Amino acid sequence: MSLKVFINGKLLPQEEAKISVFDHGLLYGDGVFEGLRSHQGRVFKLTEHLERLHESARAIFLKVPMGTKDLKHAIFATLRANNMKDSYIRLVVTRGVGKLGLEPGKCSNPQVIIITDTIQLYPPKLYEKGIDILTVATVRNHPESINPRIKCLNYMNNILAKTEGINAGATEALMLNKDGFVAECTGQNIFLIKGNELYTPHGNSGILKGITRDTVIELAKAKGIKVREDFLTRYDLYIAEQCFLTGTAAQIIPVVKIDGRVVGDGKPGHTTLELLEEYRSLLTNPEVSEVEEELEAGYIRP
Ligand code: PXG
Repeated sequence: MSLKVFINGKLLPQEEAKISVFDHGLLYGDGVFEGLRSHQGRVFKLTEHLERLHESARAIFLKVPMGTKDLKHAIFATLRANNMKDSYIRLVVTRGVGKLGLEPGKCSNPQVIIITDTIQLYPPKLYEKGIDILTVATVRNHPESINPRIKCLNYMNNILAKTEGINAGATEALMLNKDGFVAECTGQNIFLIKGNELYTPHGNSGILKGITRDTVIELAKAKGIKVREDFLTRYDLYIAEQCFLTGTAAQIIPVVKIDGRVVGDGKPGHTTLELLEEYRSLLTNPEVSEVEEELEAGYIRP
């Protein structure tokens, strides 16, 4: 059975789910997106993801043509159409069809696209063994150019870094910001642990403020671990006792080697594994994961 994709209120078989070649999402990477996950039918931090989508859109002068509640119902409708309870959800809003030439004012009908599928960034055994990461030459976008806090459709910065990392034999690439401080990996935030303290780059270090990042910060605080959002150097990483990456797709993945230096004893850290377990059990927790029945009625389904 072919996957159903939501485009502007219609659920279409994936072969028919198409948008125009004149859409500025394609022509210029002009649009925003979100990556979410559902577990046992519950969508993790749905409200937070939609808030970030609206903030990204606001920053690029894009009006999302659907409100939060309608977007929520559309996501659940897509999951239902695909009979999916555990999935990776890609929500995309493009600028819409326009003329050749950048001017967004000449575009009409932003396209709202929802794909529910699966994603596996790393093989499961790497969650037990840990991964190696490497600092690459491509610097994270300057915040006064394209602020990395905007989750926009132009991911060339990240794609270049990822390719450089892979070409050099690393599993994941680490990007520094324009001042040489640690920013993030290509689709994951980074954390380190030293003593009873958890460190992660400051929100204005040139990072996407990840929703998994926020979740891990909350989990750590609840465990009595002191959390510091700071400007970090590669040296801070080299002397860390534990290190891990976070993201909706990656979840929490331990890092055991950074630029050729072994982290701690070369095995995934104890606290890292505890946080991973706690994070996984949160995914189906009704306090943070939404299900459609809990939304009020009143939406006409596509
Ligand atoms: N940094 C960047 C640059 C990201 O794109 C994260 C951090 C983690 O954020 P969350 O909110 O997920 O904890 C991301 C997340 C995909 C895909 O193919 C999306 C991301 C990463 C990797 C793949 O949809 N975005």
